[in-house]
Amino acid sequence: MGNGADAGRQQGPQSPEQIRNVVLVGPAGVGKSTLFERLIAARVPGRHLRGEPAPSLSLGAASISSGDVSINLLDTPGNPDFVGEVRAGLRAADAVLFVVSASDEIDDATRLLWRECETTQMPRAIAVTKLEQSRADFDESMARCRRVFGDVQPVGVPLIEEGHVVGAINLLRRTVTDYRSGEPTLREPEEIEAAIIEEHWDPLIESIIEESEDETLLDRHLSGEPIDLDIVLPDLKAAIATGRFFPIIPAHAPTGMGIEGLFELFEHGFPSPASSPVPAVYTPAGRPFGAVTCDLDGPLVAEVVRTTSDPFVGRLSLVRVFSGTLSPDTALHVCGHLQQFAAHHVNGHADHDSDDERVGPLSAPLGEDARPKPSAIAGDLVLVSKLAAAETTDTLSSKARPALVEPWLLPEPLLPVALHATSRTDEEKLGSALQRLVAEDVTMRLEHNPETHQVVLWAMGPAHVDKLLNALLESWHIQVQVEPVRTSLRETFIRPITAQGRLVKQSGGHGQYAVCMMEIEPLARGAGFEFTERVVGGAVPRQFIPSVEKGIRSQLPKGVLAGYPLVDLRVTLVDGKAHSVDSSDMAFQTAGAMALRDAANESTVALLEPIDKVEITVGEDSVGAVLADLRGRRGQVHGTETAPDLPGYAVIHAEVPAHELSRYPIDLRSVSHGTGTFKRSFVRYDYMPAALAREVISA
Ligand SMILES: Nc1nc2c(ncn2[C@@H]2O[C@H](COP(=O)(O)OP(=O)(O)OP(=O)(O)O)[C@@H](O)[C@H]2O)c(=O)[nH]1
Ligand SMILES: [Mg+2]
Repeated sequence: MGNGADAGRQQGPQSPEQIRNVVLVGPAGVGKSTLFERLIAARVPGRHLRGEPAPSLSLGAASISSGDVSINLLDTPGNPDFVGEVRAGLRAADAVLFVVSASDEIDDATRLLWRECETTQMPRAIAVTKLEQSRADFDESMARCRRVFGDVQPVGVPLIEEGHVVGAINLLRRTVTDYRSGEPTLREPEEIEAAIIEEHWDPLIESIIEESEDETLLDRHLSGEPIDLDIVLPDLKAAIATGRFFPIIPAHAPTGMGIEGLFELFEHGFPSPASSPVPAVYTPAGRPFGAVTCDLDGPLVAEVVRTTSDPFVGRLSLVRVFSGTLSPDTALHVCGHLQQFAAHHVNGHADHDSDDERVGPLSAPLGEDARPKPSAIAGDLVLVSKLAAAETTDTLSSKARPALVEPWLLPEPLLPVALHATSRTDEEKLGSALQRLVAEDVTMRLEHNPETHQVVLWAMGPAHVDKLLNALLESWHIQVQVEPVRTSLRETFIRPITAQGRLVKQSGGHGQYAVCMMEIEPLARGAGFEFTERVVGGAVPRQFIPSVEKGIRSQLPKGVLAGYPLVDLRVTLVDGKAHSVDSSDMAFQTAGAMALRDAANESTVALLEPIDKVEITVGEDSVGAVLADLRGRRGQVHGTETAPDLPGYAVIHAEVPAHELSRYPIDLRSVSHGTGTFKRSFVRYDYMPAALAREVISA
C-alpha cells in the first residue's frame, strides 16, 4: 500500500460508508478478548499478542484499518454482572460478532446474551472458537447454533487433524488456507474438501437468496452457473442486514485461522453506520429535535458509551458520533438526564446540563492504548479526553443546537453492599472517590441511607462489586470494608394504651412542669400520624396543646424502641396538669415525647419491615427450585405464569421481605442456573417476626 493510503488512514474515514462498528459478544471465557487482540495484531504493525487475557470487566475498543474500511472493534465482558457494558457496546456498534466455543453447550447465559442482541435486531454473525479442543466439533456446534439462534449457515469450515487446526475452507471463495507449513498458504481444495464445499454450498446460497430476495442470483443458482464472489457478497450483505440470517465462521486465534475470513465479513458483509437506525433524539427540554441521520455535515449528536478516568490523566470518554463531525478544541453542550428515561432509581447520576465543556484532543482507541485522531465523523467512534462532567450515556452536541439522546435501556443494579473505609483519612476520601467511580458506571448507584447511616452501593453482582473495590484500592488507595446492609425498619404500637408524660423539675430558680395523659391507638398501615385532644377544664392550657403535639412529632422519626421511625398511630391528649410559672412550651414538648417513650416496650411496640413486590423471570425448569427458595425467604407467592414473550420461561409473582433480598441477585443466579432475572419494588411495611425483631433490637 502506498503512502497516500497511509496518510488517508491517519485522517480516519472520510465517509460513514467506510466505517464498520463491530461488537464481540458472547459468554465468559469463550475467547472474545483473545480474538479481539488477534484481529488487532493482524492489522496493526508492531502489535503482538499480549499473553493470556484476564476476564474482561469493561468494554474494550480498538480502531483498525482493513482494506478500504476503518473498523471499530468492541470487546465486551461475558460475565452477566457486566451486561451494562454489553448494552453500551451494542449501542456503539452496527453489527455483532457473537462468539461461542465449540467445546461448550449453548447454556442459559449464552441464550440471555443472544437475546440482548436480538432485542436490538442488529445484524449478527457467529464465530466459533476452541475448535481444537478434544470435545469440540464444528458441525455439532453449528447444529446447536441453528437450534437456538435460527438460520445459521457456515461461510467457512475448519480443517482439524489430531486436535490441531491445520487449515480452513473459505466457502465463498472456494479456497483453502493451509497452516501445516507454519505459514498460511492459499491453495485449491482437495477432493474431500471440494465435497465439503458442495455439501454446504446449496443451503448457504439458498438462505442468502431467501433473505436478499435477489432473483438474478436465484436464476443463476437454479441454472447451475458458477457464482463469483463479487456477485454473492452484496447479497450476503443484504441477507445479514435483515438480522435473520447468521453466517457462522470458525476462528482460531493461536494460528490466526478465520481471521482473514472475519475481515472479509466485516468489510463486505457487515453494514456501515450509514444504514443503522439512529436512536431517538430530543432537545434537553424533551421536545422533538428534528431528523437526525448519519450525515457528517448534520448537527452534532454524539453519545458517551464508556467513561474511564485516572486520577492523573483525568476523564476519557469513548464517544459514538451519530451525526455531524466532532472536532477537537471546540466548546460543546454536554447533558445527561438519566432519571427521565430509566425505569428505576439512578441515585448518583443527577441530571446535568453544561454549556461550555471543551473537547480536548481526540484519539482513536487501540485496546489499552490510543493514537491521535484529527476529527470524528458521523458513524465513527472516538476517545475524547478531559470532558469534566460527561458521564456514560451523556449526549454531546453543539452549543447552538443542544440535543439529548434517549439512552439505551440500563440494567437495574439489585445487589446492595454497605461500604465503609477502614481508616478515618480514607473515610474522608471515600465519598468523592465513590462519586467519581459511580459517575463512570451507569450500572451502579449510590445511596446514603439517612435512616441506617450507611453508604450503600447498588451493583449488578459480586464481580461488579469486586471491580469497584479494586478501583478504590488501585486508583485511589482506599481500603474499604463491606458490611451487611441494614434494612430501614419502622416501629408501631400494636394495641391501644394510655400513657403519661411527667416532667417535674424543681432546680433553683425557674422549674419545669408539665404533665400530660394520652391515649395511643394503632392505625392502619400507611395511615401515618394523627393527633387529637379531649382536654376538659383547661387541664392542659390551650396554648400548650400544640406543644404536646410538637413534642410527639419530634419523637416520631427517632422511634421509641430500636431507633426506627414510629408510624401509624393516633394520639389523643386527654388530660394533664400545668403550673402557672413553671410550665412552658418546651416543658410540654418534652412531656409529650416522654409519654410516647415511656409507653413503649416489647409488648406494646412491634417492628415493621419493608415488603417488596418481586417479579422473577426464570427458565421453566427452575421454577420449582425458585419457589422452594422463596419459601425459605418468607416469601408469599401470588402466582406463576408462562412468560408472555419468552418461550421456555415463566414469571413468578411474589412478595418478599426486603431483608431477605439483600443477596438475591447472587442466590437467584445459582438456584436458577443463571436463567433468573428479577425486578423488585417496595409495596408496604409489615410486621417483622418477633424472633427476628429481637435480634435487630439487641444488635
Ligand atoms: N484452546 C483454545 N483456547 C482458547 C481459544 N481462544 C481463547 N482461548 C483461551 O480461553 C481463555 C479465555 O479467553 P478470553 O479471550 O479471555 O475469553 P473472553 O471471551 O474474553 O472472556 P470474558 O472476557 O471473561 O468474557 C484464555 O485462556 C484463552 O487463551 C481457542 O481458540 N482455543
Ligand atoms: Mg474478555
